[in-house]
Amino acid sequence: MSLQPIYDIAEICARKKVSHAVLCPGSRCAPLTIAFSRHDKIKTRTFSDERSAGFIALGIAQQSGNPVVMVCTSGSAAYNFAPSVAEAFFAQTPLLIFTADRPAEWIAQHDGQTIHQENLYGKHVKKSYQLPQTYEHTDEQWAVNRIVNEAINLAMQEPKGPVHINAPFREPFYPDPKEKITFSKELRIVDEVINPFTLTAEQTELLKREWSKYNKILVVAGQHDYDNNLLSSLQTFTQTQPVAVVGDIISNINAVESVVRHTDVFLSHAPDDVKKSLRPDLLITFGKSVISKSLKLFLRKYSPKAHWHIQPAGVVADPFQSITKVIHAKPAAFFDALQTSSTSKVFEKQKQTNYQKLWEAEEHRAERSLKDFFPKEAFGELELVHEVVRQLPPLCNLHLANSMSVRYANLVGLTDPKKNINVFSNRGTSGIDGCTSTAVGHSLINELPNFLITGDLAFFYDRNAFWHNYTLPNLRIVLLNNHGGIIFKMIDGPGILPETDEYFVTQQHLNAKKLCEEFDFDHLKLDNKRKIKNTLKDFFDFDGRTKILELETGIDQNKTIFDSLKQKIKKSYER
Ligand SMILES: Cc1ncc(C[n+]2csc(CCOP(=O)(O)OP(=O)(O)O)c2C)c(N)n1
Repeated sequence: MSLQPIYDIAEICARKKVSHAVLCPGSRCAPLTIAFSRHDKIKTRTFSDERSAGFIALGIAQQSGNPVVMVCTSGSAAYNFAPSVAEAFFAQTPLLIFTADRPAEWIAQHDGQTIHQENLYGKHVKKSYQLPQTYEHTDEQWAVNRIVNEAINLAMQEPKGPVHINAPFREPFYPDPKEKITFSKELRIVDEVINPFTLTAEQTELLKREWSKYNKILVVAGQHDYDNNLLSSLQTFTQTQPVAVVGDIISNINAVESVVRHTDVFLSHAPDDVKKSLRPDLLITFGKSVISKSLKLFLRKYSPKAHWHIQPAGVVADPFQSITKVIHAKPAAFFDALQTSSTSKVFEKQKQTNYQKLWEAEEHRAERSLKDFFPKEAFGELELVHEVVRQLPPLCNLHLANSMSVRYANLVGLTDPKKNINVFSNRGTSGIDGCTSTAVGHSLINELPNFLITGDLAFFYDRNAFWHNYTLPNLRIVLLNNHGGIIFKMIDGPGILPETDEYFVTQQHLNAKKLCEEFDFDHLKLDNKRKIKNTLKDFFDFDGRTKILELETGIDQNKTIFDSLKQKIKKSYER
């Protein structure tokens, strides 16, 4: 049986701008492995651990903006893609997942390496396709072509996401070593004309009219890709409209000068009367989740009268339980359209400005509290993150692992709007399982400096991120090794239970020294505060080496520092 329709999958991908494939070893997937690896327009890389491979593909897809092919063999290999597939689904990252399978007759027949693979990823893919298992009939050939075209288009439709293609193969599936594999020239490609997601003049007029009824207008950005168009429209919007704009570190709107970055600092301790005064009439949101729990709780409790969510397409989430209008447009298009919608009444405009100033005042309070909090005598994780974030070079990628790393970084915030730092974090499912692999995926396909800040459980969990044959000269990792999950001491709930240390914090005793030896990385150990200047100098020196800067500390020490920052913020409201 000719495998030509399967080989041509690589050609369809290449013509539809899919240029990276992550391949995992196995036999059943041989036709796909051969197709992709022999195609000169597709860059293939191989990884043995499918869980890590999936996150590497996720990182490549985020970095390139196009779907990335993932290929694995049948059986549990396919299940090991699942964590990255779920993350991609909620992070809205396009992936094209091929799982090789036995023909249908052989499922559950005690044949090796076989599981139920149809719809394997359930609701965590936009769609799951089943390829035909023979390709003799022209209808079968047409079906393979149609499915692959459709799957790539679907992955790129808003909201983007992963699409699964299960591919059953009957033996023999290895070509003769002398067989020359070619790709068909005459192939059907299905292009899509993508909606620009802008607003019509009529829609804009209606929104402007409605907008002018509100005096307290708050914009909140959730996690969002770094987007130059959005940044320039938001910058102009904030200069023409007296509106407060709030953004976490992962919303990537740090370049907007007036953005309120520190809600996590002040909303957790602001007294009720301050919070009441910050309550919006009209809340406008875009993007995905916010990190700050305080912001989430504040918006749920101090509900706006109206809440507009801007999202190009698809069903929207309602995390603050208040949505009253969904605007299907690109956020940049919305802010461009609303730039001129100022109320003509001077008195009303003054009210809007007063409300914006309240947010500005709280932001300044947070900045002041943080400013004189450092440097501290008792050195810990928070201060190191503060120092590293301040010293990041312009035009770099910052990857934040789940748990305290992303929270610390959000607390200290990116403060220089001119540095163009692109922030990534696996906040789709907030797993600790693929943070390093995702950062590795990014590092593999760009030459920018990539910095990852991570805790020790996340780091050691995902050590197979390094288990491959590719070098990572542009990757720098800050490892906050407190020998366990410190977050369980920080959050309300498990903090003081008898089970906390053993079953929540889960102390572990590794450090990164041996791992650095194994993978030939530089290990920079920060064991003394006096060494910080020189250690960071070495860390930020891009000399072609992968470097891990490790700070080993105790949990209690970091908790004390964290608590004292909270106290300081609380006190700032007592004066
Ligand atoms: C795959 C997965 N398993 C479990 C969790 C639950 N979890 C959240 S944070 C955390 C501890 C992380 O510890 P570490 O990476 O050392 O960071 P720290 O808390 O010390 O900042 C765990 C186990 C998770 N988020 N993802």
